Amino acid sequence: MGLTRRGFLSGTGGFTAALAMPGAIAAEGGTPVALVARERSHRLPGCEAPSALWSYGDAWPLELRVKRGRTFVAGLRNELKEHTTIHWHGVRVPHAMDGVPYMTQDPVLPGQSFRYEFAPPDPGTFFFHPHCDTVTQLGRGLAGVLIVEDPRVEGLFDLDRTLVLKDWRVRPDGGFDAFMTDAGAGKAGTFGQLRTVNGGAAPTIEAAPGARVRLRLVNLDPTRIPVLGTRGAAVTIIATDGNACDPFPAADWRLGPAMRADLAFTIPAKPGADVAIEDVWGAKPFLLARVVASAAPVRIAAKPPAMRLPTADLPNPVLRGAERLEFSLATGHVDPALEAWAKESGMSLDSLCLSQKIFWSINKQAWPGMSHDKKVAPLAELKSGRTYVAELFNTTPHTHPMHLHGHTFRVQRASKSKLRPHWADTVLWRRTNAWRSPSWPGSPATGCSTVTLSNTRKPG
Ligand SMILES: [Cu+2]
Repeated sequence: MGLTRRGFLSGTGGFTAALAMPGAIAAEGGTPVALVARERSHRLPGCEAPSALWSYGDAWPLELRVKRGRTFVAGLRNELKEHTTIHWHGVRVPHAMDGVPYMTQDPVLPGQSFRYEFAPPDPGTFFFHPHCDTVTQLGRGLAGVLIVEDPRVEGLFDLDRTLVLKDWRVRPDGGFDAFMTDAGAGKAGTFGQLRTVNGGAAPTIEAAPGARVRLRLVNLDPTRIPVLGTRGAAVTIIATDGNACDPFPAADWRLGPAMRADLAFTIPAKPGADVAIEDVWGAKPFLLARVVASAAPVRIAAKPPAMRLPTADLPNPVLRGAERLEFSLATGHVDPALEAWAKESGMSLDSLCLSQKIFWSINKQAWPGMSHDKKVAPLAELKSGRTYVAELFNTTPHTHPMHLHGHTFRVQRASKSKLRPHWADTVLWRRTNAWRSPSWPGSPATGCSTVTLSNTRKPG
């Protein structure tokens, strides 16, 4: 499907909600937003020279704001030297818009365009990223935030900001290091050397005393799992992976790769009051953002509305009689056939959307290279509209995220930790404490999270 440049119209400047991220693009009324994937230089904090980022637009991070249920059109143009696609993470899009190369669409080749068009059914905080050579493309920054606005909550918050968390595999000279090492990929991941929030140092955001603040945390890092800590106000989580929930304290929430958490709090009504959001996982807390009360007059609200979002409009799973599924995660191996083929052909499989190595398997099955000509049998076939209960066993010493495309599921409980039931599209497959247990799966020594799945993909 081709798109001409004339068909593109960037929405820059059309956005009027002044309290959102500066530079956010409003994508309204079916007017296509141009997403031109190419190299752009951007100076990361502490680097002597700009880095060659890959991005969809001049701003990093790029934020698109769309309205729930309204048709949204994005014209992707690939000006990279390799294949790409866009996956709309967490959005219940029709299958053909899901962006998985060889499965839902052909990869978008260099010089080609692809038109993504869908009406996002759920409000919330989402993001989009390539589903080709993802480690490199995302590693270089190719991703964007998609905010699906809910007209019902207009005016509920005085300030609505997005915080994109991402580490970079960057050297002080601005050059990138290999985005994935075998040692990292087979274990807890390949960590970046530079941590950023919105591509820079942790921001200090000014707000009026007494202001009601919404912060949308997006973990764009494929590896790091921050544990939230808060200071200076009662900070609650009002949405998990974009889906509204009963507010609960944000402290100790683990924000795994690709996960989102919407935070809400009221700034104390005292000029200079200071609220901090931190990652308290390490020995020393890492600041993610500070919100400081300005010298502006105290906001006067006779009876401020409760900072909660309308209940998520998702089909509730029906547990009675639901079929039970088991998925067991194990470390994998390199497929010798694929390795031999790659060696013979002298090609980089990564650049063709075909990952070369196998580091993980589910139910002892791996998908070598996620190749289109090597499709494996499905692990399970789920019928539309039915509830399934999936138990996820992790036989490895590493916590690993699991994401389901195009669906929202309910996380029920975990065997090794206290877990609050919540809606999600990404869940952490907790590592075990005694992972060498020979009796997996199902051994009590094996970490396990229970997830209810119900088919929530909107037909399209
Ligand atoms: Cu994703």
